[in-house]
Amino acid sequence: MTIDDIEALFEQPFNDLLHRAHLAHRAHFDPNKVQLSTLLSIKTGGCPEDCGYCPQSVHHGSAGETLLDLEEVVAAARTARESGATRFCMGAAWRGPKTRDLEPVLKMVAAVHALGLETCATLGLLRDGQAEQLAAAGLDYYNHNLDTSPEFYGSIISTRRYEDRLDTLARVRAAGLKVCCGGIVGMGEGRRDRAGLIAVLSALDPQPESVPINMLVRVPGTPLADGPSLEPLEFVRTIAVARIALPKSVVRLSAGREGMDDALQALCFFAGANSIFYGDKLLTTANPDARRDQRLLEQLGMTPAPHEDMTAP
Ligand code: SAM
Ligand code: DTB
Ligand code: SF4
Repeated sequence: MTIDDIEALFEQPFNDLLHRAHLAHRAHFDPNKVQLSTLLSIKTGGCPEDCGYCPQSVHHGSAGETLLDLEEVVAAARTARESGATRFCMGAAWRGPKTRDLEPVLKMVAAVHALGLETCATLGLLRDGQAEQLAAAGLDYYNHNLDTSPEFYGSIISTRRYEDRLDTLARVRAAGLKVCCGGIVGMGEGRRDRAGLIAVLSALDPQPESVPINMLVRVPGTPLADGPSLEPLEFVRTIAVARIALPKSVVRLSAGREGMDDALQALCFFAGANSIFYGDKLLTTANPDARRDQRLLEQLGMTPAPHEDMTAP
């Protein structure tokens, strides 16, 4: 689909767009299933990159903590599994892992894999051989977001290029890992930029297995803290367009749910979202607690399922 095709989807009347997205959703997925991923920040803060949205950048005053111990990570993964998560995603505030950083992370990946959880990591840009090492340790998914359109990107991040991100995504794919790649909306971008992000995602071949759509979490002290907020219905449109353009991807209703009521989240599920971050924390900011999410899913008649069991009956 071209960017113009994708922008035209955004322009449709809301009910037409949602109807089309929901049909696309049902063609490929059981609409009553939802995949649950739990996040853990294994290395928080002090990141040298200058991503304007991120509370973990040194440019916005964040101090760095040390890497968590293996035992702490395994304990958190066990708790996530007991609460019903099927995937455990480990995030690090790095530009990318140095050689000495990767060794302990490989041990974490192997230990979480041994618990029977799907494993995901988001460690920044990868260099030669690192994706292969992660795959050999038992990593299933690598998360690396494009964040926004190529055109808007430069007004949010100056320390790494769009092409650097595409290069890491290619390395991840070449190593046989599954790709988790999406972006953030509500950063002051226009509709054309939201369409541009989805156009690049949909042109990845193969398309990413997982597509997180984050609503910007406005963290005080970050450059984007005080910008205008995105209309909630425009967020629903973004989910719907992602569903149509990425029909076989699991689309995750990601950061920003803490600020959304049940009705808005239900509309996102109808529009084609079929995954959430599950657990009371994202990386550094709040997420709805597990009990609230369990109640919401129960009210909607949605049941948790692992990624491979989500396909249409
Ligand atoms: N440092 C690594 C990187 O950037 O690739 C991995 C961790 S980074 C925090 C992972 C993703 O979190 C970013 O790509 C961004 O899409 C998302 N993110 C960070 N801060 C956010 C915020 N305030 N609101 C929404 N999403 C955010
Ligand atoms: C993604 O797309 N969103 C997650 C995960 N991938 C790593 C991170 C959201 C972070 C929100 C801000 C925070 O908690 O620090
Ligand atoms: Fe660093 Fe990732 Fe935050 Fe950018 S998004 S500042 S790379 S932790």
